[in-house]
Amino acid sequence: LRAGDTFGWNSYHTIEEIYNWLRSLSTKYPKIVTLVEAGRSHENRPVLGVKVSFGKATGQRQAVWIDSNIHAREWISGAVNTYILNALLTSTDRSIRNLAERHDWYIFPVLNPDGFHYTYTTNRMWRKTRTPYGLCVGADPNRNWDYKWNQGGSSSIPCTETYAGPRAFSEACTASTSRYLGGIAKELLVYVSFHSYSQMLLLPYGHTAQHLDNYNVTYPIAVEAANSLTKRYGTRYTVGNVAETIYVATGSSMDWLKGVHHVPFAYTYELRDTGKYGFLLPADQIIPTAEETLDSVLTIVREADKI
Ligand code: ING
Ligand code: ZN
Repeated sequence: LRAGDTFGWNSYHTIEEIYNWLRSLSTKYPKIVTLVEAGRSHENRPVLGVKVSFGKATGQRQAVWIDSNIHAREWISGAVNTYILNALLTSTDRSIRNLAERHDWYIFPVLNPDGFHYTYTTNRMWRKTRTPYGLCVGADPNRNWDYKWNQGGSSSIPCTETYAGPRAFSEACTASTSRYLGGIAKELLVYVSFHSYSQMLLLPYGHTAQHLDNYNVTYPIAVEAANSLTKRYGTRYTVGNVAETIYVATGSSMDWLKGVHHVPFAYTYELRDTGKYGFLLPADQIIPTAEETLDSVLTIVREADKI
């Protein structure tokens, strides 16, 4: 952002604008917002996020992690995430303030900074990282995590959109971010990853349609979270585990947090829309999408707190 400009949600922003806004928050709220470099990408861009802490979260599993734009072209995901970060810091709604202050929040708007930058400069429809693999470029960073890696719904062929990479955590951004995440995983009560599009709220796992672990607890919460989303503008979501709801997919960040680190409440949102605009969701839908998604995420956190 140039001096005098303010960040906002009427348009999409470049990685430089997003990162400069995060930096400005850590200056504006030095006691509450800590800038965190979780890792680095292949092209040496930081994976930059913030930890928001009002200092009141105590004991085990009090933190909420929200990431987005692990897939480059899914611009609405990062825009919604920065909106939520802003709400946590500035909302005067009592129930939002309460949740904001009771938890520590890790907000990472752009997990795949090289791909995200590439969607601005060269190819708006880029999904993967930018690591060169022979004649083709990039692995799918949401098929690259070390849980059931490449055991279904991914590809070993570099030129495909769901290339799992040559090995788990082959990608600099997933390898370094996972190291950071592994270090704080015991703090995490809730893990949320934003994607687009399809209007789905997805639960682990992607390798099997079976309902594993605490599905009987997380599924009803997901239904309630989808209902609270619908309440605001009537947007309808489908709820279920990855394999039965969208497709079989392995090596996702969500499944790694749940399967390896046992984060009890792990969810992936496929945000608006259902295909009219797809990845090219018009900027005038950022605010309504963000408002309804904030309602929904807060429902998850509120319900998880009760368990
Ligand atoms: N969809 C997700 C993908 O990575 C998903 C669906 C979510 C798979 C969670 C596995 C785990 O393919 C999009 N649009 O990226
Ligand atoms: Zn995605």
